[in-house]
Amino acid sequence: TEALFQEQPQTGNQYLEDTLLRSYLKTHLPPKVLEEVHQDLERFGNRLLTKIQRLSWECELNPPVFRQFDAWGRRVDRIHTCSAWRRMKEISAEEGLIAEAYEKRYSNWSRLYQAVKLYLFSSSSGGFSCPLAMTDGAAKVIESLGNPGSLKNAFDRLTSRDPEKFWTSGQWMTERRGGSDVANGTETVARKQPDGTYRLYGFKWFTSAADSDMALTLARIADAEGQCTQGSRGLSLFFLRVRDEDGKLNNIQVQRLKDKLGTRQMATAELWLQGARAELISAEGRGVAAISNMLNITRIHNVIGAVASMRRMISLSRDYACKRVAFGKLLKDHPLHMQTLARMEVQVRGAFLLLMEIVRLLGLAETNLASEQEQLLLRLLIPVAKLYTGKQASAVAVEAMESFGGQGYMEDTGLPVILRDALVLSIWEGTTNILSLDVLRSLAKSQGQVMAVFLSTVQKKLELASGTEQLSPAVQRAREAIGSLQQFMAATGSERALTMELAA
Ligand code: MFK
Ligand code: FAD
Repeated sequence: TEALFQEQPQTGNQYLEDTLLRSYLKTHLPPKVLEEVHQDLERFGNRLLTKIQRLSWECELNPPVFRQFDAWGRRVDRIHTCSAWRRMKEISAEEGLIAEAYEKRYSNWSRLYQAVKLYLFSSSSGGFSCPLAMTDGAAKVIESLGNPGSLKNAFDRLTSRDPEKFWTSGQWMTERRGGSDVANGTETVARKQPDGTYRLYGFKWFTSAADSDMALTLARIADAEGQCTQGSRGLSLFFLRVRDEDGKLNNIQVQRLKDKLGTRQMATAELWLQGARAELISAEGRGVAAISNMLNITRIHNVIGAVASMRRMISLSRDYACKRVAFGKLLKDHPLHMQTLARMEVQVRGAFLLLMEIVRLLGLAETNLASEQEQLLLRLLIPVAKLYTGKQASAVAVEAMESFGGQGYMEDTGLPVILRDALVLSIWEGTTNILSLDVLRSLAKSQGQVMAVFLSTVQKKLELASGTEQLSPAVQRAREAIGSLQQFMAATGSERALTMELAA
């Protein structure tokens, strides 16, 4: 009978149900902006619930298929994606998921608003948040290069709201010899052509969203003798179209699609560049510095993905706790179970607020409203947040899976997809230790200033929080931690000394 079936966990409108998100927006956004944004997010939340979530599941069930040859034996290298995946691209344009950040309709709040839409979209995107991350990163690189005329068409398309025009971008950095050590691992060579363009020759080992329209990639420019400068100073940044108007690949061969643990909805390919036509877009030898603008954006998207997957898992766990009975009462009435859920809830709330702080700072920086201190803080917080939330998301996804008992392990509940997809968050876009080194880079480059800014910012926040009776023990512990850091800094002479000590 009906009574024998367990009701499945589900969520409603993810915007309306997210009380922390709503209270954050209410506290921070100017009233006029809040009013417009609230209406749009409520509508978007309904669209996600009633239409987009279903497409997301379709993407999972119909992963991309690679056909190397046509029926007559011709090499075609076609990557077939499902209709739901292609629909995601249209929806991304219609919803302005990239455009919003570049139109700046709400000045410094536009970036935060875009991040909130991406956060809501992420767990229902069927993996499409991956191409969106790189698309945003590519638009940011072009913008930071001063929107050169030759890239106007690309920029307009990356930031378009018109599904017919909208492009997505790839980010081809990793080669077989190095994904972390890009500076020494990159073997791709760029040969200059008489018309000033370049042809690229090499092998890109991981290229996600391989169905994208364009890509940014690194290569070494060969001199007249065919020699290249090694190391970081030999790398330059290039723009290329992946296919021409007829869909023919730009002198690129697809070796195969990666057989991945997760993110299976999205094609990650191994590509041979066999004279791909490309345009040099950075100063020669400044490729890594130029692509860093992309990395910092895609790393923020990684944080969005991490927070979103934790939010989704925990929201489902909470709903399940109201529906599942064990030992004669609902799970929600078992204090031990609720303690487990509460611990996860604390994790996601902290991560969410860190994300909001980062996108708030990014919005200020992009509208020239950020102080020098705020810019330094942003530079520091991006790698910290990426490395921390990437690890957190994996741990929370595993814990949340257990909260559904055996059902959490069943493929057709959709829960294992969230776990699989969360596990990549600490690997791509820089592994945890590589990001730790990036934190040191930011310390060293600012001569320790970022640490001073960080400490004084935390100090101010703690002073504000100390007024709240309930938070006292946590505030006390944080105070002590800050105190001992400050003592250490005093003992070693200065922030600069600390930086040198850490770097050594
Ligand atoms: C849901 C989310 C979806 C996300 C989609 C993802 C799809 C998958 C995409 C990928 O995985 S793409 C590949 C990602 N790859 C990485 O993240 C590479 C990891 N390795 C690093 O990050 C290394 O630290 C790095 C390659 C950057 C080291 O390069 P170098 O050349 O050995 O470093 P160096 O010499 O310290 O830096 C060169 C310049 O870049 C310096 O500028 P200056 O020359 O002006 O001093 C650095 O300051 C600058 N730089 C490096 N990292 C920076 C940066 N600037 C700002 N921010 C940073 N993070
Ligand atoms: P390695 O660099 O060989 O690292 C191996 C281990 O050594 C890691 O644990 C690392 O932390 C550690 N390590 C390396 N150097 C140091 C050091 N100096 N100190 C301490 N530890 C160190 N790349 C792209 O360019 N574009 C893409 O679209 C893309 N898509 C991807 C999709 C998926 C699903 C995956 C899994 C990866 C993708 N990547 C992509 C590649 C990804 O960015 C790299 O795998 C990642 O940066 C690590 O590089 P690697 O695999 O060469 O590992």
